[in-house]
Amino acid sequence: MSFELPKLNYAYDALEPHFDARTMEIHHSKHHQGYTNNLNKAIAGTDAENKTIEEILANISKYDVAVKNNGGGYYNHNLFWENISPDGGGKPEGKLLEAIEKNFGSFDEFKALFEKAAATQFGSGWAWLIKNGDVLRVVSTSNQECPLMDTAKDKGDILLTIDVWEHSYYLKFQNRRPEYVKTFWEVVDWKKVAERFNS
Ligand code: MN3
Repeated sequence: MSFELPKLNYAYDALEPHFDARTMEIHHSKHHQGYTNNLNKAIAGTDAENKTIEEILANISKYDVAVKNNGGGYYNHNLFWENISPDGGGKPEGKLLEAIEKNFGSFDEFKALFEKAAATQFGSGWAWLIKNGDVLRVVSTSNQECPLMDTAKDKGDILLTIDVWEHSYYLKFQNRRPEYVKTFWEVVDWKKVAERFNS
C-alpha cells in the first residue's frame, strides 16, 4: 500500500486574492508531493506499509526520523488543504462558536491567540486548534510534528491548522508572516472545522 497526494477540492487560483495561485500550485504539486513520495520511500519494507497514516503517527517514536518528517508532512498538508476553501472566511457558529467562547472568552480572543502562536513559532512549523474532551487549546509544533504523534508535547484531536513554513507564504508575503496569518482567516472553512469538532 502506498500513500497518494490528495486532489484539492478547488483550483489553485480559487483562493485568490487571499492565497495566490503560484504558491498554492508549488505548495501542493511540489512540496506536498515530495512529502508523499518520501513517506512512501521511508516506509517501504517496514510494518508501516500496512498501517493508516493515523496509526503511523500515533506510534511515530517507533519509526525512523524520515517517517516522522514525511509522514507529518503528508498528513499535516492533507488537513491544511481541507480546512481552507474558496467559500471560507466569516466565523464559526453553533456549538463550535460556543466552545470557542467558553474556552477563550471570545472569537476575537481566540483569533489573537492563534495568530500569536502562528507568528511566534520559531522557524518552520504549524499552529493548531486542538481539543481534549471539552477543552480547546491553541498550540504550535516545530517542523512537521503534529498533535497526533506520540512524541508531541501537546496532544489532542485536531480542529484547525495553519502551515507557517516559509514555502506557504514567501512568494506573496515575503517575511510578513503575521500578514499571511491574518489573511488565513479569509479562507478558513469553518464548516469543516465544525465537522471535526462534532465528530
Ligand atoms: Mn507546507
